[in-house]
Amino acid sequence: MGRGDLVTAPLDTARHPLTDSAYQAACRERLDNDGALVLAGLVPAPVIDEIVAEAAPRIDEAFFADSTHNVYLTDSDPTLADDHAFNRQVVSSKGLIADDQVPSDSPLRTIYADSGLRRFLCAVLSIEAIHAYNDPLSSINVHFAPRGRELGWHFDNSSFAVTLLLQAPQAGGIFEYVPAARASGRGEQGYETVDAVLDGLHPVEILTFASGDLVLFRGCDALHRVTPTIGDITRMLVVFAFNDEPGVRLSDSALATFYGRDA
Ligand SMILES: O=C(O)CCC(=O)C(=O)O
Ligand SMILES: [Fe+2]
Repeated sequence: MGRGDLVTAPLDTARHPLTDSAYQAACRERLDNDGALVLAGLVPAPVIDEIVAEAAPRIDEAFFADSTHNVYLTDSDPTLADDHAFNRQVVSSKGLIADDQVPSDSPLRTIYADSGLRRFLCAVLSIEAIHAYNDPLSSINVHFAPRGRELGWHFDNSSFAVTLLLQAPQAGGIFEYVPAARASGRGEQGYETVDAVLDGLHPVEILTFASGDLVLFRGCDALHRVTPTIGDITRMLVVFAFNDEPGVRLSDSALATFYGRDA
């Protein structure tokens, strides 16, 4: 094989032995202790470069919602005051392209389908199986935050999220979070904590990661946001969405909210 034939594998399994049970156990402990797990450099730079080259021009096709929402990503509750934690509005102004805008030969599809990565996720999250969304938009999304764009404080709908930073901005674009701000499993919505965070009175933690790092995050109970991008370089990040049950699809109204269209 000549030099030109060398193809970089999309996952650096020498650095991160995803199917090794001792490695899985160590990562699981890190995730349980910190609420987040960063696999530094899991996707090698040449693969990131290829994904960025493919994805960057698609910002022209991205959907920018430029809307406000509550931290629970639901409609307001008219029986509660406008300034109740449930109804307080924050701004999200980043854009995204949906799964059906990701090319079929993209390395992102190879990563999403990788059986070793899926086994790793099952092991660290203590789930039996992992499934794609059963709608054409939700599984792989690429987010774009050019200058001044941000993602407001929120809790995720899914129990966990997997992200891959493609391109860090010059400044800003910082991921801030408050672990265990609510306990959704016990029906506790964390209103006091939400108020304190939105008022700037609660300490927040910062998760630092670089392009090529895979991040696993319990975003369902951790309140989190990404601060506005500063400078000319657009923050670009992939969200890989999975479910632990088959057949899950977002409702047409949720699809319309997140993607500006339904399936
Ligand atoms: O952009 C990020 O780092 C986080 C994205 C996120 O929280 C989300 O898509 O729900
Ligand atoms: Fe999130």
